[in-house]
Amino acid sequence: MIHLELSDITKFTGDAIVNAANRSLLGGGGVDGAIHRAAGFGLLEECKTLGGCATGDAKLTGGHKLPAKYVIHTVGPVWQGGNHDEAELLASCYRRCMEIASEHKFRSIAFPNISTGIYRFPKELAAEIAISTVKEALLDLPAIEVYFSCFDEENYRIYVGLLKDALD
Ligand code: AR6
Repeated sequence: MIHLELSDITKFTGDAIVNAANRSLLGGGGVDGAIHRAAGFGLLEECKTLGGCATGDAKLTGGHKLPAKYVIHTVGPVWQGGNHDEAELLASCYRRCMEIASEHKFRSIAFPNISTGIYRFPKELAAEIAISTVKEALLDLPAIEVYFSCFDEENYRIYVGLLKDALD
């Protein structure tokens, strides 16, 4: 089932939150910075062992001091005008996170609006990709609760519009 929240993802209390990271996985600004601040130094120590992450892929760590049990770090594409596989790479982020959630039998997962901040992906298109990719993954994983955690009101309003028929 899909849920929508206007919320700070670092407060999510379920199984996993998704981090919109960069390829180094060693922290940054935006939601990545907020997650590392809330999780504490142990998260950075664990991330150092992962050897980075390709754009469109995802890697799992513990949640450390976060209320969520795990963090799935994914690397969204930087928007470069739309002709550099940005849409497919963003879909791949959501797909890989859902695959990891499935492999580990997570019952809940919260996504931020990957790539729509510092990486400048257009918000409306990003939301369409996020929702369609998650809906497709949910066909095989009906038991998992998916939360779209929007932080800015613009993203939240876009999701409300796109999800009006799908929300519980
Ligand atoms: N909870 C939920 N969403 C948040 C939070 C929060 N606490 N804080 C920000 N957002 P961004 P990107 C939203 O820039 O575009 C980092 O430096 C924000 O409103 O965090 O994928 C990484 O290290 C926006 O909608 O990620 C990379 O270098 C969304 O999170 C780069 O930024 C994504 O914005 C990744 O850029």
